[in-house]
This record gives sequence, C-alpha cells and structure tokens, in this order.
Amino acid sequence: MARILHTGDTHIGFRQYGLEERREDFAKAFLQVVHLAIEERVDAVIHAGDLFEDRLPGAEDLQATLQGLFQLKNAHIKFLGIVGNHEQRRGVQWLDLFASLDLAVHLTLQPYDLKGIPIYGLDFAGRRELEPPRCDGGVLVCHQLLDRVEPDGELSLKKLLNCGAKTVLLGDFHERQVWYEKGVLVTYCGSTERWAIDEQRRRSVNLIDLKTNRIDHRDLKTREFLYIGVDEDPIQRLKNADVEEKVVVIYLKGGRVTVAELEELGRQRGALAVRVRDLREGESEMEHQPDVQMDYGDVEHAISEALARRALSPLAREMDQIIRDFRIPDSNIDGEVTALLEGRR
Ligand SMILES: [Mn+2]
Repeated sequence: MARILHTGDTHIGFRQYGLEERREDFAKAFLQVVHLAIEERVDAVIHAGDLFEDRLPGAEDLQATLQGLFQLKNAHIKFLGIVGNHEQRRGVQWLDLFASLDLAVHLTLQPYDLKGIPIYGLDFAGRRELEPPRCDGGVLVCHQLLDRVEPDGELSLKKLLNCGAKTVLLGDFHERQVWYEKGVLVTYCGSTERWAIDEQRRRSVNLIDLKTNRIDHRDLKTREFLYIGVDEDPIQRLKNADVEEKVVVIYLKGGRVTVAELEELGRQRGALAVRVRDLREGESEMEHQPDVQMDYGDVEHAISEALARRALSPLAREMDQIIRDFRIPDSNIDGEVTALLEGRR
C-alpha cells in the first residue's frame, strides 16, 4: 500500500477581505490537513502547489507552515510538493528551503520513489499550451489548468491520459474534480479554504491508494460561509439566520436595499464579513456596477493570469511583482527594481 493525502491551493498568507481572522483561517486549514494526514496514517502528503498566497509569506505564516511540516516529519510522513503560480520565486523556492531542512521534497521530472512508485512533479509552467512529460507507470503532480475546467486551459486531458502516468494529481483549479478514464485517475483536490466567494462547495482533501488508484476524500472544517441567493430577502435572512462569525455572501438581483445597509446590518448581527455581489441592472453606484463582479483580489488575479499567458522572462515577471506589490511603497520601486537587475535582491 502507498496511501497518500493529496492537497493543494492552501494559499497560506492570504489576508482575505483585509481580515486578520481570514489570514489565520488559511494557516489553520493547512494544520488541519496535517492532522488529518497523521490521523489517516498516510505515507505522504502530496501538495500540488500554491502552498502560499504569494512569494513573500509573513513570519506568522512561515511559523504555522514549519509547525505543520515538523509535525509531519515527526510522524514519518513525507511532504512532497511542487511550486504553484502564486508563490513562484526567481531564485530559491520556499519548497527548496524546506527541502534543505529535510522537511520536504521538491518533486521534479527525476522521479522520487515512494514505496516503489515513481512520483514526478512539474512546477507551474505558465499559461501557454503545455505538452505533458512522460511519466511511465507513475504519478504526475502539476499545477495547471486543464481544458476540461477552462476552455483555454493549457493542458489537454486527452494528452494527459496518454503521458504514461497512472495517477495525475493536480492543483490550480479550486474545485475538487475527479476523472477516471482508461485506468488513469486524474484529479484536482480543490482549495482548503474558500479563496473566492464562488467557491461554495465544502472544502476537502483527497486520500488515494496509489497501488489501486482507489480514491476517497475527507471534508475539512473551515470558516462558515452563509450564502443568500437572489430569490431570498437578504434583510430577513440577515435578521433571522445565525451569522455570528460567518462570512455572509449576498447575491442581489432586485430590491432597493443598498450594499452599505446590508454590510451594516451584517456587522450588527456579528458577521465576520459581508460580501455583496450586486447583479442589479440600471444601478449607477460606481463601486457596484451591474455585471462587473470584481473584487480587488479578482483584479490582481486577472492581471497575474493575463501576464502568465505571455512569454515573459522570470526577471520581467519578478519586476512586475515588485511594481504591483502593495507592501512596497511607490517611492521604493526604483530602488527595488535596480537591486533586482543588479542581482542584489
Ligand atoms: Mn490556487
């Protein structure tokens, strides 16, 4: 038996809605996964990328991550991972740092042997069409979008099924998906906390026996979200439902209520946050234009995705990250970019 826990898209360090509580939630989800792995006595945790929200996690987040990795090590459970698009750095990857401390293995195309099964890994390789590598008789771990989940996904499921791998463990798409064709198992594990409000389904991790490809999953206990649909009265729901400490997501299609009123009512009732998707037409409030359903995070994400589709050099990509990093004040950008070009960064 070679039983593994497949997880990914943990996004530790994401301070969602600007809330410290949400930042902690993402780290807690990782620790929950670690505890589950220990409870299930798996041989390895396989992480399919995006362990971190970005390439500069804070000390609190590194502390939680290291805590989890040490717990796995003490339980003799291997942590095998690849690098996702969110955390990718130009030089040393965080995963390489953990590997140098003997806390992780950075999977590559030189297979790692897990109880006789070769495990291949491919770091995020951009948003251009991708030819899957040969992985005969083994497991391939990668962080990419399949054409089955995005029409212009860079990896074709058909080609993937013919690359020789018996099992393909994916990250990047945040909803759990399972395909089983021609004896090959292909699966996305999904994110471990709701990274975008449309990630409504319960978060979970995969448990897989690599010898038989038998797959199972375990649900995670994450921050509760209360969804209020377009055909419900949001005021009544906010008044009557238990919203304490929850993230309330409201979809609005009619009515005269303002977003500010809903946010205020939610706050009074003890909600952690209220997010409103205003789908009403004809309203002219600047920040809630009809059919423009974007959060600040969505815009950042959209820019990153668009850039990933271009053939930029790693250096150009890092320069872009410096410019868009809100923690680097505008007056320091010159210095930071110069330092980068001179190799001092
Ligand atoms: Mn992700």
